[in-house]
Amino acid sequence: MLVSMATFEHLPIRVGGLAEAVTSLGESLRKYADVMVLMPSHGLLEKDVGGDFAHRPLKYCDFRIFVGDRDYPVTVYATERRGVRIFLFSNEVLDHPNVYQPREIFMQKMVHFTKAVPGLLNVFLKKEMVKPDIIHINDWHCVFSGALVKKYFKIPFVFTIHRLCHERISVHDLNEVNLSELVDNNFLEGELFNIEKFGAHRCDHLTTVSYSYLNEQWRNFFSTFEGKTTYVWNGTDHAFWNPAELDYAHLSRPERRARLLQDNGLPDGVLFFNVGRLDAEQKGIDVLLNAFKLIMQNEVGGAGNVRDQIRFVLLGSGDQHLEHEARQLQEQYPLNMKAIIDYLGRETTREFYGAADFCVIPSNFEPFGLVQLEAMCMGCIPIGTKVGGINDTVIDLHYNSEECTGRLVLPRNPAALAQAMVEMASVTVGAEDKLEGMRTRGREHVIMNFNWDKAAQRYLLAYQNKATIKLPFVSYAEPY
Ligand code: NHF
Repeated sequence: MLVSMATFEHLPIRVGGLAEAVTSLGESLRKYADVMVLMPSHGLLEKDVGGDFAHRPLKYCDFRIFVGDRDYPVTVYATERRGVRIFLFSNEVLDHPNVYQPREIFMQKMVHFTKAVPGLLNVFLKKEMVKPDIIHINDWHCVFSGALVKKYFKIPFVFTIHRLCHERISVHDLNEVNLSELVDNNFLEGELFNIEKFGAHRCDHLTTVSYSYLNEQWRNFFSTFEGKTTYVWNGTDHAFWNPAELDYAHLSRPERRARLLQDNGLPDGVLFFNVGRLDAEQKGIDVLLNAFKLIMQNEVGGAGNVRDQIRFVLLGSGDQHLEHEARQLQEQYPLNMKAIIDYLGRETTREFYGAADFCVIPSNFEPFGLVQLEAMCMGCIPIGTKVGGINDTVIDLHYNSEECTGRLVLPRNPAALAQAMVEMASVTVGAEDKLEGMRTRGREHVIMNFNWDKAAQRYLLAYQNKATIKLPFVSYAEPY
């Protein structure tokens, strides 16, 4: 089987979890199929990608595409990464180094990519005399290319929604770039055309990345496509997210924690850690900052007993207001909080997971989420919200005290989050054994249930149209 995956992110181009997911899936599919990845170059050809690819990207072909009243050259470069063939599309638009910004260029990139994918397949068929069996479209940016490939090459397409964006484009804009053949009146909302609905309708199989997200978005979106819709969990790289790989693997967790805190100018204590994009809409970082304030201001039951022990390290960057607020909190509580407004790379992040007691993941919604899996792999207990992939992957202490791997609370609720943090900090002081059990189970749970080989096998079923399952859509489909 030859699987072609269309995506806007693939390592080393990474904006968010999409890159990790597509890259890992491609690698794991290799055991069962041939895989080719199609994506815009995003300026990668100018960068030193020595370590990332098996060889420097080499020119594969060139052709022209028509956009509006102009024609543009497109050159496709080919390389390989861990057995996966990577095709990078290059021209003045597709080379823009920012993946999604500015919006105007991004939309042009989407149009150029839409036309360049069938362009490459044309050449590919002639050169290699083989046709991909499936095109796997990742997120709405690639939907139109999937629709054209299906129409002109009769290749079925699987559409995976990593995060619903409700993206719309005007009919006028589609006509302007001569893509009016894609306009389908069924998906018009006024003058605007709903790209995800169109993709979900046209695809042969629709997937998203967790059972809970499918439930949460069922009425709103997925129910219309019942019968060809399912979920496939992502996995994580547990060989990398492994405590044995830590710089200070020979030290105990409390020793590592004391050391890391000292390096960051904080005394030892109970360490809560958060890593990722500082964003309020999805990641709920404002909720976390408010929860921390409530604890520090003694406004949570039991906080008085643990307040002085609380240490909170925030690692990430993003929204400027949140960055500012985090810095202010650090000034206000210099013995309790450290804000590292930066991206420190995977290896350093691993040291934080390997030292922290708890990882707080306050997302308002999270289609899958990788942080809770990485944390569990590293023995760092997740305290997360009961949404999407966090809900699917973390077993809550209050739900099953024998099998629990973390603590779950309702989203958008600083008081509930603060209460859970205080509760877990209190356990740290009295019942370390209980926490040790959670740490060990967490890693085992991830290795067994959320690995990329399982994901690859399930996608293969989707590619062969065998993965549809009737889901018992339960009551929490109501928004919280
Ligand atoms: O993990 C990869 C990622 C998810 O929850 C994440 C998201 C975007 O929002 O599937 O895609």
